[in-house]
Amino acid sequence: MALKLNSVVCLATLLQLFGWLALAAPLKEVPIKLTVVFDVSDDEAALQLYHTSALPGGSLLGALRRLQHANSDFKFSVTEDPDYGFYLESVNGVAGSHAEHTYWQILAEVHGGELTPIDVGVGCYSPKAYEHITLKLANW
Ligand code: B12
Repeated sequence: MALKLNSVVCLATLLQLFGWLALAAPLKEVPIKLTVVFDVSDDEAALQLYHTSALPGGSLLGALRRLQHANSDFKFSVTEDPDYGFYLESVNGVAGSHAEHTYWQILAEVHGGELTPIDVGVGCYSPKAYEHITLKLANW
C-alpha cells in the first residue's frame, strides 16, 4: 500500500516538473517573409526579399531588429512619436522625406494575396506565422 502511494507521489512530482519545464521553455519563433520595395521613380523599381522570424505575440519591430542583427544587407531606423510609438523612418539607407512627401508604408498580405496597409505602427503590429510583410517607399 505504502509503495503504491509512493509511486503516485513520484508521478505527481514528475508531472509538476514537466509542467515547470514547459513554462520555462523559450517561445518558438515563427518565420515571416519581408519584401522591401523601392519605387525610386516611375520606371525604376527595386525589390528585395528577406526571411526573418517573430515571437508569437511579438512585434514587427522585434522581427526587423532580429533581421538587422542577422543580416548585414538589411538595416532600418525608427523615430519615436509620443502618441503612436515607433515610426519607420528609413530602410536600407533610404529615408522617407517630408519635403518629397514619401514614407515607408507597411503592408500585410490578406486572403487572396492582396496587400493592405496595417493599421498600427511597427512597434504594435504582431506578425502571424508565415505572414508576408511589405515595406514600400510610397507617396502621400
Ligand atoms: C497624415 C497621417 C499620416 C501621414 C503623415 C505625413 C503627413 N501627411 O503629414 C503618413 C501617410 C506618412 C502616415 C503614415 C502612416 N500612418 Co498615419 N496618420 C495620419 C493621420 C491621418 C493624421 C496625422 C496628423 O497629421 N496629425 C496632426 C499633426 C499636427 O500631429 P502630429 O503628431 O505632428 O502628426 C504626426 C504623427 O501622426 C505622424 N504619424 C502619422 N502616422 C503615424 C503612424 C505611426 C505608427 C507613428 C509612430 C506616427 C505617425 O506623422 C504626423 C506628421 O508628422 C492619422 C490619423 C489622425 N486622424 O490623426 C494617421 C495615423 C496616426 N496613422 C496611422 C498609421 C497606422 C500609419 C502607418 C503605420 C500606415 C501604414 N500601414 O503604413 C504609416 C506609418 C508607417 C511608418 N513609416 O512607420 C495610425 C496610427 C495608429 C496606431 N495606434 O499606431 C493613425 C492613427 C490612423 C489610424 N489607423 O487610425 N500617416
